[in-house]
Amino acid sequence: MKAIRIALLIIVAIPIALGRAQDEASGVVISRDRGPDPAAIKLAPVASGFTRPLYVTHAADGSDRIFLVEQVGKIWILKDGLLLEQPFLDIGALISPGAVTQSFSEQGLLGLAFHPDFPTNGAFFINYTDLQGGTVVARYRVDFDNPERADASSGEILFQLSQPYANHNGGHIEFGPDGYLYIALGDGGSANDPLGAGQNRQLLLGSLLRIDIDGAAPYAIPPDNPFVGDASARAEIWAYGLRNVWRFSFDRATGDMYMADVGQNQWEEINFQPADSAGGENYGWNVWEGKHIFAGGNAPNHVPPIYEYSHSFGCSVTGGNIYRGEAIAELEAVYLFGDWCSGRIWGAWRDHELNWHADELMKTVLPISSFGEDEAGEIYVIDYGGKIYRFEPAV
Ligand SMILES: [Ca+2]
Repeated sequence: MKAIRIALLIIVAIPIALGRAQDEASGVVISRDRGPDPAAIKLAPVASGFTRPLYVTHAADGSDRIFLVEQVGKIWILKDGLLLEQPFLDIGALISPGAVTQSFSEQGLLGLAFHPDFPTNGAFFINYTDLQGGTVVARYRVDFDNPERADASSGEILFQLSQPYANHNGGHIEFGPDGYLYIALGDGGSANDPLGAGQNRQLLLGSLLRIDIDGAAPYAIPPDNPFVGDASARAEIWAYGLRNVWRFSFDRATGDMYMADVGQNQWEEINFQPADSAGGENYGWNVWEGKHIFAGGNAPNHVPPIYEYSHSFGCSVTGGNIYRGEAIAELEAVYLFGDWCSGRIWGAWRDHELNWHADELMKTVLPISSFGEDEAGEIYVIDYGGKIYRFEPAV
């Protein structure tokens, strides 16, 4: 993180010319005069032929490799623009069969995150639904004799939770700048949150968890988690009031977190959590759907989304990343996200008073299953139909 900040300090002179302003303390660009110009960007195809791709990420190991997650249980490596012949990992035998047999499913291999010390310890983590449909987070290690393959026998389950319904499994996992692993769990599924999981802090469902995978086996609770010592809540919970987070991400320059929570029938939302948050945010579900009362009732400490859109513009939000790459100056400090149904892609940005805005950047015809970042901070769009695209300058 420190190295990134120093690199950004060097280029602060350029953002000022382009109408962006940097945070005084860190030198990082956080606000803009205006939204990004849609005519300045395009999506360029990167790779194709995947089966239900759901995510791309990188190992932060200096290899520039892109790791691509297929819902059907495989992880592939794109290296120097080429797809390696053998998958990095194949856990097809461990996942819910519906992820393969049904025309659409929210089960299967859903998340991948590399340990911050992956270059030295070779550890990475996956989130999948198992043969019974329950959520599993497991630790694997790379094959030390072949860095392009995982050791398939190294799997070690750290976390398991049965799921009452097949949908709303969340599934995204990511390490925060604090080195802890964050795990998104949906409200358990069906519709309308029948378990009341969003507001029930004694249930892990409907929450974002934060665990320390290095502190103990299988994991430790970070001592500063917001509900440590609170008998009315589970200590793993970092934030709650969530319906089905489908992708969250940390701004690699600031540590702020962006989280997309899929709505019920009317409102899709983007939530923002500043890097200095102490946790405990209540994102409202199912008392609220977006900024609108849903079931009603009491939602203490409700944090409304920074942006919402109605189902006139889509039906299921797909969260992305804030752009910190170098290829497209026009996108700096823009949070890119999209919609699974409408194929629309938006860019959210802050003005100099730190008010949020979002502009539609393009309307694709893609079922957008995810966004993802490579090691250089360039951002990819995942087409569930099998293709991977990358944002590039239009000219
Ligand atoms: Ca909410």
